[in-house]
Amino acid sequence: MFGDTTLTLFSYPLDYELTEGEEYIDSTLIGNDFTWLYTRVPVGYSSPIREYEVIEQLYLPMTVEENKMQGIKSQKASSSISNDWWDMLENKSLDLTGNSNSAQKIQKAPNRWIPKATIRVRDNITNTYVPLQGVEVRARWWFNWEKGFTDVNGKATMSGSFDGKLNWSIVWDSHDWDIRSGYYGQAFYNGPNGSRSDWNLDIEIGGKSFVYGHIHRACFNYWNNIIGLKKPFDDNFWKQKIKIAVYDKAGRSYFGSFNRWLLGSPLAIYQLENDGSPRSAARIYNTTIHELAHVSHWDMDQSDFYKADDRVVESYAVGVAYVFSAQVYSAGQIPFGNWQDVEFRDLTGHFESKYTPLVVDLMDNFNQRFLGNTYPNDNVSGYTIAQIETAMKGAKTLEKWRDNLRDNYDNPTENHLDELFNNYINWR
Ligand SMILES: [Ca+2]
Ligand SMILES: [Ca+2]
Ligand SMILES: [Ca+2]
Repeated sequence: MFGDTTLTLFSYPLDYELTEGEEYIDSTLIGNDFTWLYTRVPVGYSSPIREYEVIEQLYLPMTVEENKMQGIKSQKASSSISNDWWDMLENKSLDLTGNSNSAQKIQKAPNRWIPKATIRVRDNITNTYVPLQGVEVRARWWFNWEKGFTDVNGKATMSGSFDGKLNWSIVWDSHDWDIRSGYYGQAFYNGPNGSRSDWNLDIEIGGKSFVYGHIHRACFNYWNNIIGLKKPFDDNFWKQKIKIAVYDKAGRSYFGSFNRWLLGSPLAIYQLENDGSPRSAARIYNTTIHELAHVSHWDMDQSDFYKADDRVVESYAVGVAYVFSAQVYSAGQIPFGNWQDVEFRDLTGHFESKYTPLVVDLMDNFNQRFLGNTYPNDNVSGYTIAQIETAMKGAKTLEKWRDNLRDNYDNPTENHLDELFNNYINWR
């Protein structure tokens, strides 16, 4: 069903008035591991799945653009029906189905308008509002809707016009990734109801939407290749996407098993720190990139990924998260950004013998041995993150990764690769 790109799916009933925010709980589904989806289909639609229910037969006069009105007008002229009559007909059908009240009557307005929305999320580390690009925004009135995707300024223009008021919403879903509230539920933001104006949303820290916004930003930047890496995952054949579960509690984010790929969420992000405070924008961004780097590594070679040395797997994700974070944060703002401060004893302690500065060292030109003999000796510099990614293909061990770097690239510091890798091969 998700493969049918003509369907616009909603995770709540279309005649249900939601309050603003991200919560819709169907009490009949508590304890179940699935959710209902709602949409409108034309007469004669052939469903790709058998498990569906027709809730209501509807007559819907479709809204059309002004410049497409000519054909409609001539049809109407031939049957002598004015625009007013169409509106009256729609209002009457709402009456007949018991769905009419003064607040929900179709408004007869002579001037159609094309709604626009601007979506930004607070960054509590840089103290700015960040425009979100690539967000799907929907404007809906009753069973008619239009949508648009935000541009680099966070602005979305709806695909068609409306006669009067409408309900705004965001669905945190895209071609390549899908953000979820918990393990199964679609993440969404329900905006103003009955709005007659453009929508400007600034998402503040403290709720799930803040987490959704920063996860979206991380996904958008990774899939749009801002630092020259391959996409984490790209499946045009099965049209699967990476599902990212957001939990509104404390916990350790992870990239887990793909065994339940089709239903579940292999990637989990937690909203809170262990002390119960909200995770910062930079933490959510950095963590999401770190987990997506695992997805990308898995996607490169699934068998190699599961057999690879933990130090390869985690050092790579650390490096990718560092480079992406450095695009949007200053050095001091990057979470766990002080990799040059890490001593050997920290590697076996706090960093669990697997999170290392190796990838950062391959790129930087700071030798932390300068700080003392308890620090790694790093005389390598100038490798790009894209070279490091490519060299990881076929490398399940640190030694093979090192050899691929030396064999595949010319780098003036490559004679120091043994020395650098030995810091991390031999410390334990
Ligand atoms: Ca270096
Ligand atoms: Ca270094
Ligand atoms: Ca070489």
